[in-house]
Amino acid sequence: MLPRPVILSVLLATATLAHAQQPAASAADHSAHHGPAGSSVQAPKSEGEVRKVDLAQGKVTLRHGPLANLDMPAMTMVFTATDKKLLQGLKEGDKVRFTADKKDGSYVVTALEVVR
Ligand SMILES: [Cu+2]
Repeated sequence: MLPRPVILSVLLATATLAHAQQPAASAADHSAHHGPAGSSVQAPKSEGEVRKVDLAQGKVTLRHGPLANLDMPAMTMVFTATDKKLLQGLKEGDKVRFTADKKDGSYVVTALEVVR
């Protein structure tokens, strides 16, 4: 028969372990959701070059490489920015990394950053 303090410390250690594992598990969930191996819901970043910016209309013409998530070959085309702020400061010739998606039948840019 174990003396009481030993049982208590074993219980405590078990509780602490279970507790410590929780953040690790949720971090793994998080990376599974957003990681590079992630689902098709999360669109990958694509490389492109700015050909034209229409800030008033929130549109940008991009020459882009193949977009696997949209099943699109490399081309130059117009995208609508989901947020006009994405286009602020952009100018012709800027190299960008962007995320393209299709919403309500039109192609949109949901994220965009200039590559320097
Ligand atoms: Cu295209």
